Amino acid sequence: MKSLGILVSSVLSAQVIYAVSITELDDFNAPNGAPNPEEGWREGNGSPSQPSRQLTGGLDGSGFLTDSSSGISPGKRMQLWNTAQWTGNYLGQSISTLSLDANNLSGPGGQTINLRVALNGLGGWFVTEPQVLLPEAGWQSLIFDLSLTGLVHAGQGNAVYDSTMSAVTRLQIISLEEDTFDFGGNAGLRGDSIAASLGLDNIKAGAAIPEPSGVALILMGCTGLMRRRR
Ligand SMILES: [Ca+2]
Ligand SMILES: [Ca+2]
Repeated sequence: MKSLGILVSSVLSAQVIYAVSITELDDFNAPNGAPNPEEGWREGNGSPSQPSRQLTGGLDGSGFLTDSSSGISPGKRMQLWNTAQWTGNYLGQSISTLSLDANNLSGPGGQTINLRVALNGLGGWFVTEPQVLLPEAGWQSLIFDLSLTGLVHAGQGNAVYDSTMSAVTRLQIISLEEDTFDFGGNAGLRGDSIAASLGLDNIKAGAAIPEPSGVALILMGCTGLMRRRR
């Protein structure tokens, strides 16, 4: 019976798989002293500059997540990741965008952050284009396109978009200026080695970005119809 119990419990624990949801929102607003205020965002164990939660100072004054990089090993790269609530089936949940509030907190004369979102899975690493965060620019609300056209295969895996997006094993936020992709063990897709400080808040899953060209075409069609009726 004891071995059966061990078998049952191991099967049950194996079934505990994180499933990302279209309603996922990381707002870092947990009260002081609450468990996991960083909401599972972390970096390599060797880094002395792990992401940490600030109780106030977000875009709406609420709590937010901050991460720094030194440009000097260890902890030299701007990158952090999540292997918990952001893993799972993005295609099944129709998640095509990731929005977030970001702030380059590096101060006057600080380094520019080229923020990207990267996802890993059986297809390997897929990554967005960078969005530029200048120091002293304050909070900015950004949307990253996670659709087939918004991501490029950075390396590893079978290079098939659906293979990664149907079973994401890691969501990573990095600063990476050039399209030169470098991988390192547990570091995954490496971020740039820069001295910078980043603030993040309201990391949110979303549906596809509406296509303005499509709306414009519909409006043009309506105008044409009205003209014909005159
Ligand atoms: Ca917040
Ligand atoms: Ca760090």
